[in-house]
Amino acid sequence: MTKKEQIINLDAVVIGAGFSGMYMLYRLREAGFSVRAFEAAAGVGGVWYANRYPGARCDSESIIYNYTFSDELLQEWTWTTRFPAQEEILRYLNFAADKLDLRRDIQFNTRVTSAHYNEISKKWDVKLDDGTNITATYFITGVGCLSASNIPNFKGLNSFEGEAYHTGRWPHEKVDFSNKRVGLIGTGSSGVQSIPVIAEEAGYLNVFQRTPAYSTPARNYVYDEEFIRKTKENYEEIKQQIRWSSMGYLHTTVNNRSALDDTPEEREQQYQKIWERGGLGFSQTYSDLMVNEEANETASEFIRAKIDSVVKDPEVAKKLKPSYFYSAKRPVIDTNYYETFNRDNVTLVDVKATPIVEITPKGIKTSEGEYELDVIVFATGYDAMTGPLFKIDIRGKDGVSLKDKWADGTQTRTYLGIANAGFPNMFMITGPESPSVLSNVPVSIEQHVEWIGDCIEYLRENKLDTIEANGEAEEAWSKNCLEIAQSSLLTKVESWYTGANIEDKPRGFPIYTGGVGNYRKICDEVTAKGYEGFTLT
Ligand code: N01
Repeated sequence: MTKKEQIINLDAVVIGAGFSGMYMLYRLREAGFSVRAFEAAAGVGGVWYANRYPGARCDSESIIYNYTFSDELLQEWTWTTRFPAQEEILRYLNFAADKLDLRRDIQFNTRVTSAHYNEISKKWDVKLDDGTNITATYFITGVGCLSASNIPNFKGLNSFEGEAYHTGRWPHEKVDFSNKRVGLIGTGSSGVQSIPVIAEEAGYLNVFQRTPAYSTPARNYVYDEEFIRKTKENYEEIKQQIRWSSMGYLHTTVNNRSALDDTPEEREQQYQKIWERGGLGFSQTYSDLMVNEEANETASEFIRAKIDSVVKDPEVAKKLKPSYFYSAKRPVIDTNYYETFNRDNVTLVDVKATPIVEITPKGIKTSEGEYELDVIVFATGYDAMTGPLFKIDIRGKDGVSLKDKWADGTQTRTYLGIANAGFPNMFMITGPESPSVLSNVPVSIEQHVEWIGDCIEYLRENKLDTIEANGEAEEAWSKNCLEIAQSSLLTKVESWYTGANIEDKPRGFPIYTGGVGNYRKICDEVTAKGYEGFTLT
């Protein structure tokens, strides 16, 4: 029989073998379901398999950037530094895959091309790019929120005769920058991390910046043995703390008061203290930085003053200083980012003032002139949240595609960011309108996987065929999600959160910002009320 004729029957199909897909596969397999994960890449790791650019490192602290469901994994793995490098995270995920014996149920180098719900069989018909057809009762996406890399549609994009790379699709071999003229477009997290490292090696680096980032120091360091010992002893406590926290981190609001309650001198002292501490906690120096414009300005101004104090050329410093609300775009943490602009081999090109006109065979042309380059690095980000889902032709009842459902120019509509009305037995791990990217993602992933696993077990125990989100529950959830976001400064700045970085993408705010702990409580209540907001048949 050819692969095309072969039909494989499974209880569940999982897409992806990153943090999400790996745990989902394990959770369902342990519960006795037949399940397979399909992964487009050649190995496990998801975004950590793909994001191999120089300087790639996570900005969640290592000890909370791992699975917490298995004591064995927690005790046997030891992180080396405060912020884990891409290579170490990938090693960790390979360790987990081996320990949990996952590979035998993962098919690598395989893309799921379509998943259509069959209303007669009440199953999902799933097609793979190798021609295989699968029918599965449950269809679960673990595709990540930031896995659909985006290169803007620059005129002449393909004419460049040198080497070109996107940070999210980095080659597995080392890219040699030595003595080369490098142009890097984009100053988000990927750009800010890679710029100092590439500058060390390149002959010359031109940084093409459209919007400056607010970056605060990471202050990475090597963990000492005593810290690791205490962490391993206290994992249960750490686990509970991050699960019920606001964003899945250990740091919480430092001062439970408005920034405006302090005098300028007191504020300076507080900001300086958190600046010294490093990491992502700066936005939590005061309780109102993300809701009060005036309070936010005090933090923004502190960072601008730091840029002035580090960057020697006042004209360059001026270009590097952002003017929008701090942390409304994803905040960045760095190692020597601003310092890099003091180097003789680095030039900042302000492409807001002099936009990129086209990519030419020789380099990048702005409205001011042409920059001749050997290498272009696109640190230009992702079609976030919906992008990875839209790469697959997903159709629910009446043949309606997910793309069509969300294409009406308003907010994406989901129930809890896990399920969709019209798409029975489909679950999204860290889907749109869940805490996902505004949380320490593994914490959110574990919560989703466990909720979905429990739900599927409940259906089996109660001999139920399907679960589907109700339209009204979905409307209410989406509305709630948007309203919470709109009560903060997050929706007041254009960013990849709002969809503004992708041409013609409907604007919204597809992230639940009410807090990881609150969200967990809501999901638990839905379960406790017999899956309130869902129809079970
Ligand atoms: O992407 P981004 P990223 N012309 O979208 C610019 C996570 N992450 O890959 O702001 C010129 O943030 C764009 O400019 P503007 C993290 O959640 C985490 O850096 O649109 N420039 C921006 O400067 C992060 O937020 C980690 O004006 C153009 C840049 O490209 C998310 O992934 C590490 C342009 C894109 O920045 C995405 O980060 C890496 C154009 N036409 C990523 N189009 C860690 O954990 C876009 N740009 C550390």
